[in-house]
This record gives sequence, structure tokens and C-alpha cells, in this order.
Amino acid sequence: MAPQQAAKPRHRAARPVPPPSEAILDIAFHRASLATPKGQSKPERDRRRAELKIVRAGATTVRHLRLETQRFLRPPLTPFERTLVDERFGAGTLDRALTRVRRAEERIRGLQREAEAGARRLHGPEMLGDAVRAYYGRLSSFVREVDRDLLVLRSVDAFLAERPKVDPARPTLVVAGFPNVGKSSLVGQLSSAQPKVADYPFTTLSIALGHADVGFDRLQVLDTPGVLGRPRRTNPAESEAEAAVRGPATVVVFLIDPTETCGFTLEEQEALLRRWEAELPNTRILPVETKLDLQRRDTDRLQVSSVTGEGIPELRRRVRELVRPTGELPPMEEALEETPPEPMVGEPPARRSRRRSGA
Ligand SMILES: Nc1nc2c(ncn2[C@@H]2O[C@H](COP(=O)(O)OP(=O)(O)OP(=O)(O)O)[C@@H](O)[C@H]2O)c(=O)[nH]1
Ligand SMILES: [Mg+2]
Repeated sequence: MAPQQAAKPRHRAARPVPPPSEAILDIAFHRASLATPKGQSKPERDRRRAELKIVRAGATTVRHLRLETQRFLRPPLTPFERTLVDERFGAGTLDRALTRVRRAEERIRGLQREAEAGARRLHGPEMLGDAVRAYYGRLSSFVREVDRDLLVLRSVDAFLAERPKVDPARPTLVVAGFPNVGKSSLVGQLSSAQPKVADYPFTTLSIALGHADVGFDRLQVLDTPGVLGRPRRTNPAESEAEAAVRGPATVVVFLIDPTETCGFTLEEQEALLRRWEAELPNTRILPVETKLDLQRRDTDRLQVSSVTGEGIPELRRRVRELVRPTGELPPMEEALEETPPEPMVGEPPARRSRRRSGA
């Protein structure tokens, strides 16, 4: 009988991620090695080659470090993105990493100037070669020192790339509440978003964005993960919801499931509502009860069902009032751009286009 072969592992073990400095230095030294100096004599060409290597290695490294930080600076992060990042990575983590990388850039520029000046005073390929090698060594250690910071920057970048862009200039409706109460179902009813809905808590783990035309306004509608309302939060999904409620919300719909089929008591949900109302006196919070199709209560609060759609038109009306409490209209051009007039039935095409152009 053939000897039994050891079963091959199905998945290869994940390879450790190489430190970012490795690729940056590889590119920098490769570019430096391509230096083709001009010069009348060999000694002149030797010195020119050493100078070019110093300049190219330094400049390429600085350019790559700059690319790592640029994404956070131009354009700068919005206040909401900052809050999200601070909540997830710890306050000040991003700024510390940015500062250290910018400082490394400055140190490398200084090192480069020093090495260039030094090379001008040296003679012979050996001395020049030693000087370039010493420069490469110090340059490498400056970049390696910020490896951890570069990894932080890349993680923050990946985190933000997975989050929707919320325009701070547009009105934003945030739907928040306990897990599993029906937030995503309501966001699906109200907006263009089609979030995942399921009968278990923490189906939604990060914020999601949809849009809804409410009156003259095109609202951003943010679906959020559930919040358990514990005083000390541990769950990153919850922090994300808190950041949305505290950040870009023009109006918060606090969704309550009085049927308690979500798995949480009404009292727990009311306690979170009271806490937010106390902590955020300047935020317009609209409590809304859901699952009206399952249970109808005698209450002054707005009641809706995301299954039958009952109460949704009234909710839209209330949201519209809260977004524009004084009843003012948005600037005329914006309103026209956002809600182009519907053509009248039977209207001839020529007249329609005149109306669109605002004539
Ligand atoms: N009967 C009834 N069921 C609803 C209603 N709204 C939501 N549900 C159900 O409640 C469950 C949770 O709905 P989701 O919309 O995923 O709730 P969520 O608050 O987004 O949940 P998380 O993302 O986990 O916090 C699902 O089984 C939905 O079908 C409603 O108005 N009526
Ligand atoms: Mg959800």
C-alpha cells in the first residue's frame, strides 16, 4: 500500500506584511542606481555620480513619504472623518503619525544637503563610495523609524476608503437607536440606500449613506450600527454610530422598537434617548416608534412601519420641518438643480427645455 501522504494545507499561512520602508527604499535606491553622470574626466564623473545618487535617493524617498501623508492633508479630513478616525484609532493617533512622517521628511532633506556638501569635498571612487553607503545607511534608518507610523497611516486610509463620503455642507439625517430595532429597514424606506436587514443585532457594522429628496432638500441619510447605551463603550461599531450622532447630524431619528422583538427592553432604549437628549442639547432628536404593524400604541410619538409603509409620509414631513425649522427655502439655483421641474403632461418638447433652462 502506498504510504499515506500528509494532507496538504488548504490555505497558505498569511505572509507577514513587509514594512512600508522596504518598498520605499527599494524604489529610491533603484532610481539612484540609474544615475548616468556627465563629465569631462573620470574623477568628475565619479563625483557627479555620487552626488546624483545622494540627490535621487533622498528626493525619491521624500516624495514617497509625502504621498503617504498627502491623502490626509489635501483636502483635509472633514470634522466627521476626524471623529471617526479618533474613535477607531484613539484620539491623536493620526496626528502623531503625520507629524513623525513629516519630521522624517525634514530630517532626510537635511541629511541629503549634508551628504551633497560632503561629496563635493571628497576625491576618488573609494571615498565617494563610502560616503554614499554611509548616507544610504542613515537614510534607511530614518525611514525605518517611521514604519509603524506609515502602517497607521495606511490603516486609517483603508478605514476611510470603506466609509461613505458625507458632505458637511448638505443636511444630514442620522437614523440611530438600539441594535435590531429596524434602523436599516427605515433607511431603506426613506432613501436610495439598500442596507442589509436581518433579525439579529449588529447586522450593520459601519455607517452607510443614502439620499432622499425631502421637500426642496436632498438629504443625506445615514444608517448607523446599533448602540447599546452603556456608559463605557467597547464596541467599534457603536463608536461609529455615536460619531455620526455627534458629528454631521442635522436631525437624528431615534428609532425605538416598543415591541421589544429587537431583544432589548423599551426602558433600555428610553434611557439611551434620555442620555443623548441630555448630552446633545443642540441636536434635533426626533423619537420615532417602529414596527407599528405589530403593535399600535397610545402615544404622542410618531409611529411607523417599515413593512407596510404606514407613518412614513408623516415622518418625511416632520423631518422636512426639522431640517428647515423656520420654513426658509434653500437658494433658488440649488433648489432648481436638485429638483428639476417635472414636465407637464402633453407639454411640447421645445417649451419643456425653456422651462429647464430657467427662462
Ligand atoms: N414587523 C416589522 N418588522 C420590522 C420592521 N422594521 C424592521 N423589522 C425587522 O426587524 C429586524 C431588524 O431590522 P434591521 O432593519 O436590520 O434593524 P437594524 O436596527 O438596522 O439592526 P442592526 O443593524 O443590527 O442594528 C428585521 O428582521 C426586520 O425585518 C417593521 O416596521 N415591522
Ligand atoms: Mg442595520
